[in-house]
Amino acid sequence: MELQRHFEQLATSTSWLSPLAVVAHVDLDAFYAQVQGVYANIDPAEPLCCRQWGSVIAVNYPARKCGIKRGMNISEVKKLCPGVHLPHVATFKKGETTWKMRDEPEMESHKVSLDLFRSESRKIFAIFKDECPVVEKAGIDEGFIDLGPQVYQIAKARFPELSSNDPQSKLPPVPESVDIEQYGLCFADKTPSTWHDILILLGNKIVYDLRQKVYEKLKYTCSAGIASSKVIAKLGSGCNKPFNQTVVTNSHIPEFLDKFKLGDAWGWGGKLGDEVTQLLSLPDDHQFSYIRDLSFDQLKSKLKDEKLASALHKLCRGALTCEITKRTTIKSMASVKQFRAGVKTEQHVKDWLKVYSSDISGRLHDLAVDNNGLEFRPKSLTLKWAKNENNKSKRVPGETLMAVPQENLSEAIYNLVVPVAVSLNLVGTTLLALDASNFEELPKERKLFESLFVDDGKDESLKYWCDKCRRKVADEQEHKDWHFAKQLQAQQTPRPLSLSSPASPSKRGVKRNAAGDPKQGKISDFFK
Ligand code: DCP
Ligand code: CA
Repeated sequence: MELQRHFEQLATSTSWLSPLAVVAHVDLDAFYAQVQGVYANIDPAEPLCCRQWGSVIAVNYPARKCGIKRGMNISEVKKLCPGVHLPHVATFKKGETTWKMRDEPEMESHKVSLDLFRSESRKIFAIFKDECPVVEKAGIDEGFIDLGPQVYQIAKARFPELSSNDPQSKLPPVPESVDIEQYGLCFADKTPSTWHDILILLGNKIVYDLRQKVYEKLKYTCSAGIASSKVIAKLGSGCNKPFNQTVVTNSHIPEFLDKFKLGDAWGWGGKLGDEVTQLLSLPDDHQFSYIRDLSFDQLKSKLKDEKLASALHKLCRGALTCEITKRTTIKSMASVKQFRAGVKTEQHVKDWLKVYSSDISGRLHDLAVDNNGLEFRPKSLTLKWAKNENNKSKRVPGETLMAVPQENLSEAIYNLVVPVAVSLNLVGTTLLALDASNFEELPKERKLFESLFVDDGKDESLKYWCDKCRRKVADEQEHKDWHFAKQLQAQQTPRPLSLSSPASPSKRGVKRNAAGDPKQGKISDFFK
């Protein structure tokens, strides 16, 4: 039963918990390929793949029509589509401080940089956040939006009858005809039969406008799903690509879910999905209907796990809710590179660790931007390497980083890991990685101070890029003077760490321009 208090809850921070919740999942189409295309000013109607070394890591939709798939090697791709654009992802050259677009970077002396994708991602999320107060970043090119607060405002203005003072009262009857434009693929009745249907359709319109805005401002297309929960919204965003959306109202959830297998649902893939499929002997088709036909007790006895049974029971009814939080949670960050012929000298090991330190430091900055200025530091740094077919790792304690400001972080990480790396003699390693993990939030005073450094990429008047702060500022000289004053101030107070050693990079720091391998998940599996 739809109650006034459920409607009022939409305006609160627990909006996602209301039985009237409206949630969107937004995902950029062929993200890296779009970024490379916009960067090089290539017509989006032309086939384009983003290349990394010998294969493609993102394929735009015109190229997909030729049968090109992610992971294909370049010769195969060219055979399928001789005219395809194949820009290589930006790279950082060992010893240099800025990334560049290069046509044929050499693997031994270059490292992939994801900085451009991250900064474009920040611009896109800035637009989302401008329009909607609660946005949860779920990846570089995807996020969840709690549409409750906005839908509440729009519905209240449009339907004055939704303003009862009694929170326990039932919502008034649904208007007989409601004129809400329909967009994208609709798993919804032509005439909405519940208030929740109406609210979801209002959310559908908000998301349509949001996607147009991203396109107008940045020329990127994205797709979306709109429903009452994250799982259904995420399934929706993938099923009408590119540059389109799918809306699912509650009464259409069974019909919508029938298009998918259990493992397609967010969080239900991999090992868990396989185990449940086996324990329930799921058929190949109509898996969700099959599960829906089982009672809770049947699920419980087959799965022998009450919590899992309850989650699955809700999932197949589209009733599995989970929080939408503005906070980005992250377990680890890895900066990785493979060296076919092995790292040649100790100096090369140091040079790459300089790049990795700068990469991790930059990503910690990005994490703060994603968390509205809230900062995190890794309490563990782990060096991982492969030598003579042996995979090894060594933890370097990172607790002292809690006292290091963002601008000195790259140097501090470098100073922590280099002495350990030297003592381990990593010359000859064919794979070298630096993992940061066990993140802890910085205390409030730090956060307050560092929040001044957050650049959301929106302000185009900011022209000068500061390497130390990793943000753009308006006035170069004024900003340099500010650093000078800070340096003087720092010299008068004891430093938490000795940041100068013979191995230390220059005091000016290095630009964060080299990033982890985009397939780092797979590389880290290599160590398991
Ligand atoms: N990515 C990668 N390697 C992978 C998966 C993804 O480098 N194994 C990168 C390239 C993608 C980006 O992450 O552009 C986002 O990944 P998606 O899975 O969202 O794929 P796309 O955005 O490329 O395509 P789609 O339109 O299907 O979302
Ligand atoms: Ca995507």
